[in-house]
Amino acid sequence: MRLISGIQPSGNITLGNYLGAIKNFVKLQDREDITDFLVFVADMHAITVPQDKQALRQNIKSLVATYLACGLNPEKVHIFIQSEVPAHAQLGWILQCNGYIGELERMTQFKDKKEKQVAGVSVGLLTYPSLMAGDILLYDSDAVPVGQDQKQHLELTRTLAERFNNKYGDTFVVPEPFIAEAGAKVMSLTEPTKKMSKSDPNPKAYIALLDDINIVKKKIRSAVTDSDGKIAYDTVNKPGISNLLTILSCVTNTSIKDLVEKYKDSNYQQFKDDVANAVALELEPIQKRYNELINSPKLDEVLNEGRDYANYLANKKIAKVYNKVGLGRKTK
Ligand code: ATP
Ligand code: LTN
Repeated sequence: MRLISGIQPSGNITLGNYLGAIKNFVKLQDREDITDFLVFVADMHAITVPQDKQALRQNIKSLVATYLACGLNPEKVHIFIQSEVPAHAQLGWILQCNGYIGELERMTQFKDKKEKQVAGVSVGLLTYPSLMAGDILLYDSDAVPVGQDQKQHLELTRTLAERFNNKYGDTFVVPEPFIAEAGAKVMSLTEPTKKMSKSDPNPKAYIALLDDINIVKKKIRSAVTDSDGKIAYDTVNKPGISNLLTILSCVTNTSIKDLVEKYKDSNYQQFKDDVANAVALELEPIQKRYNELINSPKLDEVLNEGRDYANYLANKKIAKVYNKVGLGRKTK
């Protein structure tokens, strides 16, 4: 079974990205039924909204170091940068020509993000899901580990794959989403009914993996909760406490049920202290490894291997797709 996933280098990687995506990649890399695993930096996706050139370069490098620091093993996972594999853009274009404006306009992420674009909404922000479909279909990926918010994009990917297969004959594997039960949707610390997002203008809303540990603890201690005083899991009436329970459950590998039992007589302050300490314990070793890696030649070594492997697979596939569509001259 082949797996692929990517994250945009669009800012500080958050605890949401970690628990919803990266931590699962690390678990999955050891599964015997996974024969091939590709994880990339979705830099072409990042430019669907304005990016500062220098910050983008820095964020790309930082995301690669973060992948490794969180425990992705380059012996088991091919790590690469999307823009270093031109076939992503090539397939993205072909899929754009097979997608409908209406179905792209219905994407919730597009609807949310377009509201925030003061300088105009780029065409790329609308067509982004067809590029994402290209990322996945290019490698005949069987499954895609992502957080809950990407489910709709994966459904569109499946639709585009089936539409293409019907029109041109069997070409793409139709992929399955792989959404973890716990941590698939970590919420904002300041508005716990909203997703924790790295592009939130309020840094108190998210925990960045590289935040100073004292700041991490402070953010958790001041997370918005309710005044009911009871520790219970109820995402509708107690979104803040439920979110902290989810976070604690993920970082301690303990079920929410057991945590609710454990904290039934505690007050919010004791509970928040424990969440703060548990998150700190998870992040400290990651930060240490990150600092060792960020300026090491290891990053280029890993990225060169990943780039070559991904290009090898992707170029074979794009040649087949060109032949199916009738582009250019026939190749063998
Ligand atoms: P942006 O705010 O720039 O849109 P983001 O923080 O939503 O970014 P992405 O790069 O879009 O992050 O997502 C990378 C991966 O992390 C995806 O698999 C996504 O589902 C997952 N993810 C993002 N935010 C969360 C969250 N709050 N909880 C769980 N998973 C998340
Ligand atoms: N759309 C994703 C990032 C992403 C991705 C992908 C994830 C781009 N291409 C392919 C999985 C597979 C996001 O914004 N979170």
